[in-house]
Amino acid sequence: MLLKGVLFFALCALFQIGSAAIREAQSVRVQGSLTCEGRPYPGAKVKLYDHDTFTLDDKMAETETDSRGYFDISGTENELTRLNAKFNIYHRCRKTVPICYYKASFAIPYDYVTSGQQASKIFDAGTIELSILKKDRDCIN
Ligand SMILES: [Ca+2]
Repeated sequence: MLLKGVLFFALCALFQIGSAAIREAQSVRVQGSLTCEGRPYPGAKVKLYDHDTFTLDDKMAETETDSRGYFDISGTENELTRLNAKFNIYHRCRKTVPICYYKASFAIPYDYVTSGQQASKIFDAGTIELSILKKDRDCIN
């Protein structure tokens, strides 16, 4: 039992060393615009994440929508496997009490994760109408 534990620990350590050496820089870039009941929605927070299965998701970048409701966000992360990229939007579209936010999360297709420090493809999220999204409340972001 103890031997198994030691062996497991040694394997984990080896994996850590190995992965640090061959972790590849990967990048993603997303553009889109937000509307609330058809009108441009400025000031929404947009965050780009790499979703990790066993640890907390890594935040790669953060931005806000401009006066036209437009956002352009990109980030880079070193990872052994392909990035599990997603972006979250935090907004108050149709929120009567201006406490906390509504959060919506969108997966970014694997095809848009490219190697290197700069994304060679742009994922076009199009125009996202916030009022029709599922409303998950979020107070700590
Ligand atoms: Ca990660």
